[in-house]
Amino acid sequence: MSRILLIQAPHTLADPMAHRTELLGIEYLAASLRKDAHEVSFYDPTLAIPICRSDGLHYYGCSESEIAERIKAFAPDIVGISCHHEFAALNAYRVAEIAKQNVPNVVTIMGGLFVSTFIEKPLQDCQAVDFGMIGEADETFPEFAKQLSSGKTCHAAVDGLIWREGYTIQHKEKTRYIEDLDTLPFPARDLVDMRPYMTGCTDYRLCGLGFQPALSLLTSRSCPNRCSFCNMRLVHGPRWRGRSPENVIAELDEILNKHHASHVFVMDDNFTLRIERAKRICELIIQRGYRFHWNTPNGVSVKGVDAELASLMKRSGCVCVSVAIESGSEYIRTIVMNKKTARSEITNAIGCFVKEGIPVVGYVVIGMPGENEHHFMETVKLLKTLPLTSLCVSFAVPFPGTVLFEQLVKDGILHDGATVEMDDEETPCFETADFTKKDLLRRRDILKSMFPRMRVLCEIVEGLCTSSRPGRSEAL
Ligand code: B12
Ligand code: SF4
Repeated sequence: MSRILLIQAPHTLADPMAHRTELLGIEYLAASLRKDAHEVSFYDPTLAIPICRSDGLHYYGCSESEIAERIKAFAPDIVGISCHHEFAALNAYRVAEIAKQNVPNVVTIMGGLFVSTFIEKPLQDCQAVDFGMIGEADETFPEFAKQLSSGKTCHAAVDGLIWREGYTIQHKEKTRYIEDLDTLPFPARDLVDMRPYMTGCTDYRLCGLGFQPALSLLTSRSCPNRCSFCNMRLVHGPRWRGRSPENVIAELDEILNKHHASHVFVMDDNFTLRIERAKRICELIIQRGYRFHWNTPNGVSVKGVDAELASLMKRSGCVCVSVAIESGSEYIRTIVMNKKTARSEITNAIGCFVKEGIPVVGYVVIGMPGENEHHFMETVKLLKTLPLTSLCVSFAVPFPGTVLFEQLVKDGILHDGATVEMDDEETPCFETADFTKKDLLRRRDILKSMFPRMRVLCEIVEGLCTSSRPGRSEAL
């Protein structure tokens, strides 16, 4: 069996205090690899205190010598590097080079959203990267590791593998996604010190949500929708898959009782896709008498949300819900963004949550191609009618692999090989026919000014106080 070191690629962000949560992807991989008796270690250099560079950006990572020491100390057979973002790619390559320089015969493999988007690019860019892997790798990384340790290599048999053959780079299309998520072991949270993650969520601290130790939970993967700006399906495939409520509860037991979290971030892309399943999860939490708070930072789909679900969410400890409104303009939302939600569904869902006293954070995207002043004013008008606690305004980001990206290339606004060099949430990535970057910044400020910060804090803290299950985490 192999010694496998998993490393999160260092990265650079504008934000000096970026929101840190546990790295579920790496923890899932570690758990599956361990199940096959590999010796697994996990190293996250991004936990170091960020260093402000001369260009004003912040480097989340540690020195190369420290990375080299950690790699040498574990002496791995395989180094697996996780990289989700273009702006982390050069650092990921550097980790591969350091591994090669310090451990003879080590095999390096890269995975994550970046690899799933650009497929052969990491191997083209960097000789030190031996392999890449497309998509969710809970089953395929162990298959690959098994091949390596048995010495029998048939790369084409591993779904989603990218490899070198002589001077060419080959890859096997990703076709298989995990059918039954209940078969996966729970994330290997015991492998690392969880404390920096549990307390490292600055955004949520500011919103009053993360004063308690927080961990993350994924009850489902992927989403069947095809919003034009979203690329998450490149990792998790086209089909939504939900874990059984009982399996979710078994993991919650561990999160609350073994790891002593008292807040849980439900990180699903679409927690509410199957309303009855979401209700059942809440019912089981209530029945078991857990004491903790939870929220949905990624946003829930408004489709099908009803008073019963909102009530169950509240009673099971939900203290904040994020809702993807995206735009007040029907045209921008349903045609340009391809988001199949009606205005009535948005207002109904938000109404249900607010009636239960759950603070709602609205998500809005501005700066999509085709959006003009009229559409923007429709968003302003809609927001005026909504009882939101807070609003999160993002500029449209053309992530490669999205319809938005393709559209901008077609319109000549981006070139084919364009990448998102920086995602600082403060700077629009592109101008449109109707809005310059300055126009967009001004409109972002207009929207934000509609939800004063003090009110936001008061309402969220009030939500925490009225939540039915405050206090220490414990199953009764
Ligand atoms: C939780 C989360 C975070 C967390 C943790 C991030 C992390 N590195 O895990 C925090 C809050 C820190 C975060 C921050 C950011 N995030 Co984020 N995040 C997510 C989210 C919601 C879920 C990730 C997750 O846990 N997935 C579940 C696990 C099981 O999947 P996974 O992590 O992809 O891992 C699997 C595979 O990728 C693969 N894999 C992963 N690593 C490796 C390594 C090897 C060797 C192999 C073989 C395979 C492999 O196997 C894993 C198991 O199946 C995703 C949305 C999504 N659905 O993916 C967005 C997402 C990845 N984030 C996004 C963004 C934009 C950001 C930020 C840039 C936001 C910002 N402006 O600050 C920062 C960047 C910081 C950083 N470098 O991570 C975008 C990325 C878009 C893009 N680049 O194309 C996404 C897709 C959300 C979105 N639609 O906008 N994020
Ligand atoms: S609903 Fe959310 S997760 Fe699903 S495609 Fe749209 S943005 Fe992505």
